[in-house]
Amino acid sequence: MSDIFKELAEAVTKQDVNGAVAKTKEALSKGTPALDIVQKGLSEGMKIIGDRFEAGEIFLPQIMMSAKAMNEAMAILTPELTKGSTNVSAGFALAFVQEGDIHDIGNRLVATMLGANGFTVKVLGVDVANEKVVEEAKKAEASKVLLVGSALMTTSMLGQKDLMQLINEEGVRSKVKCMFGGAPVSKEWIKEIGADGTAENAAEAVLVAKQIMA
Ligand code: HCB
Repeated sequence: MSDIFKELAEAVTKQDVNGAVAKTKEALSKGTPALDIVQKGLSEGMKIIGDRFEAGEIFLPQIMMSAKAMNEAMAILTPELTKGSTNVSAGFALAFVQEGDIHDIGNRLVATMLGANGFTVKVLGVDVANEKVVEEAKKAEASKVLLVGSALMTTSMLGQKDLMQLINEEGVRSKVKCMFGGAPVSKEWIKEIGADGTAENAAEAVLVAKQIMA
């Protein structure tokens, strides 16, 4: 990891909100692409924080402060990520975090990147019931709707399977394409539940979204 990415990750792991903001500004001023700052720097810090939490080395208040550091840096980066957005419409997308789950940093980032790449994105937020997703997909005027669902916990991930079932039962399967992601989501899971795709990060999500909506 190059020095600036290491420093960005460190600012997140040390819950250094001001440092994350300062390092983000510094990286931008040096011409570092905004997406690299997120993916190679800040997100790496969040992964380390997750591992430390799992190992019992840190507790929830620390994760919350790390998330704050990441969010404040993201506020600076979002306009950069959307600079030069294409006007060519790539389709309509509904972004949401699965019911019972409030982890929204990754979903917001994916939604931002899709928006920057021509998708019209309606953000439904966190803890979204499957019924709400299906209702929104039904009422969308677009002929095809991309569902961009995130689940960060193994428990909430199970809701994606129920969502696929509801989509089939409600007769909207032909109208929707389903791209689900989040740390526990794997290609095997996507195949098992009959969804259309997944992605490990926001840049890959744009490619997958374009592929499955083509
Ligand atoms: Co939270 N948490 N957390 N957490 N949390 C995780 C997710 C654990 C893995 C940590 C651990 O134990 N190792 C764990 C889940 C374990 C499990 O089920 N397997 C966990 C837990 C247990 C909990 C609580 C239950 C803790 C408690 O209360 N005891 C609680 C749950 C609350 C709830 O949701 N009901 C909780 C709370 C929190 C917060 C509030 C403190 C905070 C969230 C703040 C927020 O999002 N507004 C938080 C955080 C920050 C994390 C970790 C540390 C980081 C998540 C994150 O933001 N990553 C996370 C550890 C980890 O994930 N390894 C930990 C950075 C983003 C950029 O990455 O993976 O979300 P991402 O998104 C990527 C990628 O997945 C992909 O692209 C994104 C961008 O590159 N992607 C998609 C995402 N969605 C996609 C959709 C697509 O269609 C395509 C691609």
